[in-house]
Amino acid sequence: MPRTLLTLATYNERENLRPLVEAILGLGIAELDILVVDDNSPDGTGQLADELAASHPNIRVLHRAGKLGLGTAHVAAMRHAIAHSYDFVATMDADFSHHPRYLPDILARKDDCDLVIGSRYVPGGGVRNWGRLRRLMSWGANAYVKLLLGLKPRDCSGAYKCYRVATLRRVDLDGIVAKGYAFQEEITWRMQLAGARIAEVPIVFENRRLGQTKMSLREIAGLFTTVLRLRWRRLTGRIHQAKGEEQNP
Ligand SMILES: Nc1nc2c(ncn2[C@@H]2O[C@H](COP(=O)(O)OP(=O)(O)OP(=O)(O)O)[C@@H](O)[C@H]2O)c(=O)[nH]1
Ligand SMILES: [Mg+2]
Repeated sequence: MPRTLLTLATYNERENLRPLVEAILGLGIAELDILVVDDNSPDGTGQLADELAASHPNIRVLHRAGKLGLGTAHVAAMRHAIAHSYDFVATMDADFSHHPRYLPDILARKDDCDLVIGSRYVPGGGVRNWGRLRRLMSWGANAYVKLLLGLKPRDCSGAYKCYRVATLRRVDLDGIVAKGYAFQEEITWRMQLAGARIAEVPIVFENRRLGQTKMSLREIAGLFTTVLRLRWRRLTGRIHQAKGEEQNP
């Protein structure tokens, strides 16, 4: 039976982590381990994760020294999945914006795909409690990466995903440019270049109710510059199409 590593990157998610982990475990999904990647959260999320790991055999915790960025947290989880021979690695935000109720639908598609995206922008998906500015920013980010990088999925910026580890092995994780939120667009693009079969499953994204956002102007600027750098590297031949693309033109 294939094994899946579900990653929760956390920075100050103390109020959300326990109910989230309990909701995930309550789904009773077989062969699912949870990896919490905590960046030494000042609110003690890391200690709470250790307590949860002590009472549940299928929870692991990766402690990092400080806030190193969401992108590098997901890369660390991918390396862990590769090193420990998982078949799939899934990621979701740890603030209930990505509700666990969609996890079974996402995992149900993994066997015939290399990347499953929990998508706000396919029929049945959406966002709840977002203001106009946030909607516009998300729309603009997607339009920008589609234009510059030729990304095909409708939702390229979300972090609710499930990756096939065998396909990730063909992706140059060492060469990933984005440290922060732009990682989502970059990894989706690199999976597309690797010839990944990509499916989108509808999710409704809800605003967090507890804790503070880590989204910042710096993250937005990071997307802008990362995409330009990736485009340049591709144009100058420094990022190649992986073998998979030749098989699935
Ligand atoms: N380990 C780690 N996790 C992070 C870092 N930055 C953000 N996160 C986590 O990544 C997820 C997404 O961050 P959020 O602050 O919710 O960002 P957002 O969903 O764009 O913004 P909200 O509207 O507040 O939900 C959450 O689980 C955060 O705790 C980081 O530098 N390191
Ligand atoms: Mg969030």
